[in-house]
Amino acid sequence: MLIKQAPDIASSEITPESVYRQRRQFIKALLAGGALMAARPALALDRYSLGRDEKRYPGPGWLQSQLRAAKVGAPIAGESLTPYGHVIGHNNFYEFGLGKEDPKAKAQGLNTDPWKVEISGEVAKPGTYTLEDLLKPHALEERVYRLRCVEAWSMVIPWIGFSLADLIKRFEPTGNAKYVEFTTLHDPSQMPGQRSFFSTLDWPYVEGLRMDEAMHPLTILAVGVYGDALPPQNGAPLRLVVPWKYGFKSIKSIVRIRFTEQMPEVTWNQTAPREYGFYANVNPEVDHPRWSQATERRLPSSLFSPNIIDTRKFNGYADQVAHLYSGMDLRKWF
Ligand SMILES: Nc1nc2c(c(=O)[nH]1)N[C@H]1C(S)=C(S)[C@@H](COP(=O)(O)O)O[C@H]1N2
Ligand SMILES: [Mo]
Repeated sequence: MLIKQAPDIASSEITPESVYRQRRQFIKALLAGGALMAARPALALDRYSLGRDEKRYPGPGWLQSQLRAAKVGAPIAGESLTPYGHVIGHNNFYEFGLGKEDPKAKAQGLNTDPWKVEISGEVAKPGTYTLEDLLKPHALEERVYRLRCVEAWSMVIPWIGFSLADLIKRFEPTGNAKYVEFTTLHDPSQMPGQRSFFSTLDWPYVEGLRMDEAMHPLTILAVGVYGDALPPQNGAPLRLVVPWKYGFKSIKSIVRIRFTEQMPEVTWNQTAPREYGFYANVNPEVDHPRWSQATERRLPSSLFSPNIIDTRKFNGYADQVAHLYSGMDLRKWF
């Protein structure tokens, strides 16, 4: 309904100025509150249209405003995102079984809040922190990265996280800190793969980076994906993402970050040293002893539409990271 008002009477004359101001404040607050409530329980940024049947992962209350405030990431030119269903439904997380569908089926009960992370080793400020405290000083941002599994399949994933370098600086590594070691939760009561009699891995899962790799701006700790919190199957509540290395370096559900002088003993390298190196940089020129690394299946991929693409050196990030390995024989240090 249109209400006409005499043009010579300002609204401030009809309504006392203070009341009018208060009313505007009130309406503003109402609108802001309304906008928050209108956002459904899930958080995925509006630009993602996710399958209606897909479960969403809003994460703990304390994390939601941080996720919502995450700066939107630049897309990768010429590459489209791997559909949400594949990102959260085709996983490697041996703590929950060896099959690609096991993690989604078996990890939903993982307790991820509260969560503690120990910072130890060669640092001036060691300690154990709740994840909430650990994250407090860090603004989150979205990073769209390729993920190339050593098994020769790949995805393009919109992570939400923050620079590992920013976290490392806070704890002041000593001059002896040459490597960073990461450890996954060890809890057979929650992780059926860790109590399996046939398990091939020594638990807990451990990974590591050289200090300059850990400090590289592409290296992040992720707490979210596709606008929501990380699902358990993707390594909730905190996982590493190193986009130029094979996926197994991107360790999930981290409970300890330790700074060391010696190269850490890492799970896959210890398990099969001829097949998996410490560096594990994506490299189409160095084949796995049992298969070629020259190409990869970009998911979604099927028998009739395999979607095979060429694998790129350092997973397409050579411009940014090749200098870290200058002078190194990448056949020896695979
Ligand atoms: N703790 C732990 N971290 C892990 C793994 C694992 O089995 N356990 N699998 C790795 C492998 S082989 C890959 S390819 C990626 C897969 O990450 P995604 O399931 O989020 O795509 O996680 C890596 N991190
Ligand atoms: Mo992998």
